[in-house]
This record gives sequence, structure tokens and C-alpha cells, in this order.
Amino acid sequence: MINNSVLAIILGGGQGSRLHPLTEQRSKPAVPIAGKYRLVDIPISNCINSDIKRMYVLTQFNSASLNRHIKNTYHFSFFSSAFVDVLAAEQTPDNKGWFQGTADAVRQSMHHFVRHEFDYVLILSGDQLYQMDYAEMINAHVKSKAKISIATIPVNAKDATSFGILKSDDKNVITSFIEKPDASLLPDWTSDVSDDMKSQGRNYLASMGIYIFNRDLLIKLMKDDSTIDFGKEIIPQNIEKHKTLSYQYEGYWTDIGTIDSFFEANLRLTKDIPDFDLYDKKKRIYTRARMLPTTKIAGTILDETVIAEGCIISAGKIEKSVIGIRSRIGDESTVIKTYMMGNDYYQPLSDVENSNISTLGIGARCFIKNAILDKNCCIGDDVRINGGRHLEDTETETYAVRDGIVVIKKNAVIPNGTVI
Ligand code: ADQ
Ligand code: ADP
Repeated sequence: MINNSVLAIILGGGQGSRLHPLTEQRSKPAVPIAGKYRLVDIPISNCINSDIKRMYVLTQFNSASLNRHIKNTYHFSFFSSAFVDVLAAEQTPDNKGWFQGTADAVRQSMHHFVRHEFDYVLILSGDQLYQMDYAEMINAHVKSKAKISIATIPVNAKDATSFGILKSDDKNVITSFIEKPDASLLPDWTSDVSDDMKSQGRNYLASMGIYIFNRDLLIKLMKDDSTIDFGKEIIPQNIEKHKTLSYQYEGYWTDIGTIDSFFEANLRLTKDIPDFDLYDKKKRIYTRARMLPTTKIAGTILDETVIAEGCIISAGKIEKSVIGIRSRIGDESTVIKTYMMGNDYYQPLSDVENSNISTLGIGARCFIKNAILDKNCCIGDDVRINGGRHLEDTETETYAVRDGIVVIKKNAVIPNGTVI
């Protein structure tokens, strides 16, 4: 029912500079998270779980890994109308190439959308971790006869300056909106939130960057090519002209658009009861079924650690870490507060035994802390990577430091004995 009336558009990312170097060789939706998924699996799974099965993913460039992932993961029945299509910024005689912003990305792709039948467009952000039933939001939108709806969440003063902040009336109709207000303006922007939110100091109502537009209105708004962003222009310019509903959400939701927030969100999955629940059957997160073998562990002390399939581990200790698919970690190594993405393939045993060929994964007697290891990296023996705030932001050919987190780049080879 919902599927027939809603088309979802997932904003897959601008130039991805905030997640650099994870986006050096792939588009943002293809960045691996939680040991076995990709960023784009989150909004796609939320759509599927909400019975929305027609999705476009807008991305700045078309990476091979994104296309392969979508093609190999989301198979729908031949007889269904369901699809997940990637639309990359394309150069045509009428435009310069890159999507200039979120509204520009939607505008440049409108000719693909209008070919479909739908009453509502659901616009989603591609870099957020949450599990939300969009059907409830759509029902609230339809019931209120709004033309636009924005999903909102209470946030504290520290976070409020990085979001669109709004105020609404007693019927949840938005009356004012300001994009990323300066801290000095915040006193004017508090809202009446629930006691639970108040006790957490979350007194500001933030836009989650999740929008519903009625079809006709979106088509009309996209004709004006002076607007570039939803948050900066489309929303503030239209709340007074068109009824805009605030759909308040109080579940777990976090932005994962920066290295720091991406790292924290991954490590939070190791908590006893994680806020983002991968074990809930009703809110399942889908990804590629890879048919990997089981993980094999010998002599390792494991604490608060999540390990994906197909790993071969003989480390001394792994603590508070997320270990991705096909990871290999050698004898006596210690891994603490690290997100290791894993490998795309296994090396033949003959390569592993050949000392002239770098071995994928972490070698023997290493110490790795506060790090993200991108896919297919080869960390030699006796390597010490000790991330933390004592390290300044820097970048080399094989790694970068961002907010104290050491990011080892995809396919990097870190020689024996390296100290970072
Ligand atoms: P931001 O997250 O700062 O604020 P923006 O950078 O426009 O907004 O990104 C929104 C989403 O669109 C992200 O997933 C991003 O990757 C993607 N995106 C950005 N530029 C794109 C492009 N050129 N092509 C394709 N995708 C692109 C927005 C709102 C705020 C709101 C926050 C909530 O503007 O009002 O509070 O989201 O996170
Ligand atoms: P997954 O979904 O399992 O992460 P990907 O779709 O990213 O997988 O694909 C992993 C890719 O790695 C595949 O295309 C596979 O062909 C490729 N691959 C396999 N063996 C090698 C190799 N020796 N070197 C580089 N890439 C490889």
C-alpha cells in the first residue's frame, strides 16, 4: 500500500570530504560499517522494513564497489515494482557535473523520478545510523494534510548548532526554522519537549534531514534552479507558504558523517545492549549474503568485541573493537578501540607463507589502539599504532589522523616495526 504511493530518494553524499580518507576510493554510500554492512544499507533497510521498495540513491560519483554491492544485494522479484537504482551526478550539456547541494542533486535527477507513479517523496540522508518506521511518519503526514513533513528529534545545546533547528505549534505544524544557528541565537530556539528529553538537556528540536514532500509541490519547487540545499533554502523559504509538519522521533539516531562520529557509532555496537539494535528481527538491516565460512579464534582474550564472519584470529587480546569480514589478526597482537573493516578476499596460503608478499590483516606482536583500518590493509609484524588526542591531524600516503583517530587507508601496506 505505502509502496505504491511513496518514492524514496537517498542522498548518498556530496564530495565526501568529511569522511576522507574512507571516501578516497569509493563513494560515501559504499563505506563499510559495523563489520559487514555499507552505509547505504541503513536507509535502504529502513525503507524495506517500512514497505517502501522503490528507491533511488543519489551519489556524487559511481564507485564500482557501490554498484556491485547494490546489484549483488537487493534482488527483488521479477514481478514486483521494487528497485534500488544508483544515480550519479552526470555531465550533460545543461549542467556542470557535480551536484551542487542536496536540492540540486534532487533537481538534476527529477526526470528519472517523474516517470514513476507516486504521491509522496521521502528524502533521506545517507549518513545516519537509526532504525525508523517511515510508514508512521507518512501516515502522520497524510492525516495532517501537510504538504511537507520533517522528522525531528530533541538535541542538546552543543549539538544544536550543527543542525536545522525549528519551532512548532501545538498541532506540530512548524512555525519557524533556522539552519545551523550560531550558539548566541540558541536561547530563542528552545522547544517544549518531554520530561525525559528535558532531563537530558535536549531542549532544541532538530531536523533529522528526513523530509516528505507531496509530489506536485516538489515538482514545482525544483523548477526554481536558484535553490541548492534543502536545509539552507527549500525548508526555510517554504514553511510559511506550505503547511509543514514536525514528526517527532525520540529513538536512537546519530549522524555518522565525520570520522569521529563514524568511529564512535561503530564502537558503540560493542556495548552490552547497543542503541542500534542489529539483533531485532523486525528492524533487520540487510546486506550482501556472502556465504562466508565461520570465524576461527585461537588463544585470544576477547572483551566487548563484535566479530564478523570468515575471520582467522590468533591475537593475544581484542577489546572494545569491531572486526570486519575475513579479518586476519596474528599471534600476540593487541587490538583496542579499533574498527577493522576486514578484507575483500582471502590470499592463497602460498602467498601468506611467502615472506616477499605482504599478508592481509594485522601481523604478529602488534599494538593497535584508537584506529580505523580500511579494507585490505597489510599491517606487518611489531607495528605500534597508538591513536589518541596527543596526535595532530596529518595525512601520508598510507594513513591519516583525524581527531586523534588513526585511519589506515584501503590497501595500505604498513611495514614491520612501524610506529604511529
Ligand atoms: P547536513 O547533514 O549538514 O544538514 P548536507 O551536508 O546537505 O546537510 O547533507 C545531507 C545529506 O545529503 C547527507 O547524507 C549528505 O551526504 C548528502 N549530500 C550532501 N550533498 C550532496 C550532494 N551534492 N549529492 C548527494 N548527496 C548529498 C542536513 C540539514 C539539517 C539537518 C541535518 C540532519 O540541512 O537541517 O539538521 O541534515 O543531519
Ligand atoms: P563484499 O561485499 O564481500 O565486501 P565486494 O563486492 O566489495 O565484496 O567485493 C570484493 C571484491 O574483491 C570482489 O569484486 C572480488 O572480486 C575482489 N577481489 C577478489 N580477489 C581479489 C584480489 N586478489 N585482489 C583484489 N580484489 C579481489
